[in-house]
Amino acid sequence: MPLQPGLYVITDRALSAGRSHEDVVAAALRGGATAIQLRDKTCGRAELVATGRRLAQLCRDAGATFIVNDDPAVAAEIGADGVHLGPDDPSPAAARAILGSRAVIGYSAKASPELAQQAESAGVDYVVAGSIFPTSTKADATVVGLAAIRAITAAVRIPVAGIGGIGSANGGSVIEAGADVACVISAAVAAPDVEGACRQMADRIRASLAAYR
Ligand code: TZP
Ligand code: MG
Repeated sequence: MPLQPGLYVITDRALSAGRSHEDVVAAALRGGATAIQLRDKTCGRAELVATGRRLAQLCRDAGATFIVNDDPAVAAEIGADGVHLGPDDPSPAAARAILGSRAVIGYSAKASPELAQQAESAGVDYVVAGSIFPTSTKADATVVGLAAIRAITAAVRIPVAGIGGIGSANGGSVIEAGADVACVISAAVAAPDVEGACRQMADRIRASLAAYR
């Protein structure tokens, strides 16, 4: 499933209040998430693959895109739609060689139009700008503001996503600045009502996409 505009929910075990990735993702999909990323830097490879296979099925059933963070070989083993990469991960070319021409490959461009252009030239399918707003989810994140979305959308033709500190109150502003996709961790997975929180965010993002695209 190619990446669709909308709400992109990323897992985080520590923020999920004891709920499984499966429970959180199923609720996010019911709430209207259009993409899910399995991001778990705490568990071993075997557990990651087993969990990922279950999440991949949930996403197929919901018509959502399923992406695995960091590792194209794990993404291939799971049968995910694609992989999300950063500068410390295998290159986009290496990921493409493993996952094939139809895979969705994402890349973290932070606030750099140059990095985004390099990623686009390397065959990446979408880039992520951020951290757009302050966040306590990623300790080393630098806040780059909505200007990063404007600069990166001006530099590339591929879809741009915003990440960092995004929730229902500011998700629309990310779309208004030019992004097609809003990525969220804590506003989705830490919510007492994951489905309700995602529905509110997905509805607002959809309304902004209708107004600004
Ligand atoms: N990359 C930049 S900010 C961030 C990542 C993974 C964390 C986003 O988490 P939240 O809870 O949506 O602010
Ligand atoms: Mg990474």
